[in-house]
Amino acid sequence: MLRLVIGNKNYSSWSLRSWLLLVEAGIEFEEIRLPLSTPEFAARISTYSPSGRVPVLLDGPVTVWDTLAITEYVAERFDRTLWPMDAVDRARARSMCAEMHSGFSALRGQWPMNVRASLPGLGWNLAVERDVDRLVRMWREALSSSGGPFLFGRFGAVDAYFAPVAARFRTYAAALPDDIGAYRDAILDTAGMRAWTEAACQESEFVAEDEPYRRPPGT
Ligand SMILES: N[C@@H](CCC(=O)N[C@@H](CS)C(=O)NCC(=O)O)C(=O)O
Repeated sequence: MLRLVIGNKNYSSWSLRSWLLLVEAGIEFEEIRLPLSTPEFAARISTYSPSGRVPVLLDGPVTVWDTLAITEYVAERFDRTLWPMDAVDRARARSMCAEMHSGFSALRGQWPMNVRASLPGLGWNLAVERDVDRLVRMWREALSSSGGPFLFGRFGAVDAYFAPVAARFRTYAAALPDDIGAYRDAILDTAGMRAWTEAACQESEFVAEDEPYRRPPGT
């Protein structure tokens, strides 16, 4: 069976992308959770991941690390419909994933993923506003051409890629136009995302690097 090594569900945005992709595609896998910034992570990660990072997908003797590579492997081996069937749409979806992979640094830096927290308004600045505006424009273009509810109609790789952004929009209570709020909610309401959120809320680890706005409990 496939195995997916992930970090904390509360904090690990890259892990969420691969996990949600597999769950929403109905592909069975065993989950191995290594809490970030712990001695356990440091001791065990090198047995799974050559990059020392999560997520990493293990398929028998095959190791696939880095989210984009995992996304491509899963689509190629198990479900090609995770990318749009139309070549032009596929190119657009891939461009969006690539832009997410390498961009939106203000949003990622100011708004670390923190699924269980509610931190309305914190971290907002002009650079975050620019990133949000870009997301709104990009999402709107895809949604208006597909008719939704997901960017290219049905749930796909590109929606898994934006799931951590949807989670951040909820945590930091980003004010969004109605159509974009509906897309955020479509992601948050998937069975996979609900299960991930529930599990994140059960976690008790506090990772200081991902918590610029709160003190560790009890301090
Ligand atoms: N480009 C990588 C980024 C992966 C990444 O940064 N993962 C973080 C957790 S979200 C990690 O493993 N951090 C642990 C560390 O760097 O020690 C990907 O797309 O998978």
